[in-house]
Amino acid sequence: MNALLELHGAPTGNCIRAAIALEEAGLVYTVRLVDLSKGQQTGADHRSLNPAGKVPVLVERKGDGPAFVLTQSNAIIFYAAEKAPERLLPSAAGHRATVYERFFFFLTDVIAPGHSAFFLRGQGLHDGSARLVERMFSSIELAEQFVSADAYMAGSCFSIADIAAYSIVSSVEAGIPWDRLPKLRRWYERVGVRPSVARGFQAFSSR
Ligand SMILES: N[C@@H](CCC(=O)N[C@@H](CS)C(=O)NCC(=O)O)C(=O)O
Repeated sequence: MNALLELHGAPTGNCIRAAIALEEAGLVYTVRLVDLSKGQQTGADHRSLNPAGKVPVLVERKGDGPAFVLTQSNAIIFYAAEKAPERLLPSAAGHRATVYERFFFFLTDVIAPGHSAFFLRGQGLHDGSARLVERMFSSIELAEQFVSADAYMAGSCFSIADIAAYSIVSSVEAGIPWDRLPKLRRWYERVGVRPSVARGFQAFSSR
């Protein structure tokens, strides 16, 4: 029996990353828009899927049995990658480890300080926020080395590392010193024209 996938979310970085992974894995899914401005993420319907009241949430339904639910964007990315062997995550141990290295570099050294800076800014802690933003941009500059010999972040093939990288780089594009980062710029253009990436970006906007 075919599984039906639903991606519940909104046009935010975490949701877009999950949508790009589903698109790149070639999976068919339905988008369920959660209107954050109306607080739908904290309503009873959404909390029955994710008690934390956050998006994205992936729901997989198979027949009459209980639905399988994932409530973390990165778990959704890995689940999509596992469903499409070799497309987003290579099986060879060494290559896979490099994909993990770059994927977690972007999560911990770029996305995490970026999200923390956003949170501090909301608290009025502008100094702390500015320092984290600086840290995020220095890490982005380090990524020039990853794409200096290869087309993608972790080698010659697109992977989940590119999904993590592209989603955050595109959100801070205007602040990146592109003149100093010619290889990163070429990588950014190469990934930006992928139809699956474009569809992932649009997943929550066209509804
Ligand atoms: N660690 C979670 C974070 C989820 C998260 O913070 N989602 C945000 C949108 S990107 C959210 O639901 N915000 C609404 C709220 O907190 O009310 C993940 O990666 O999925």
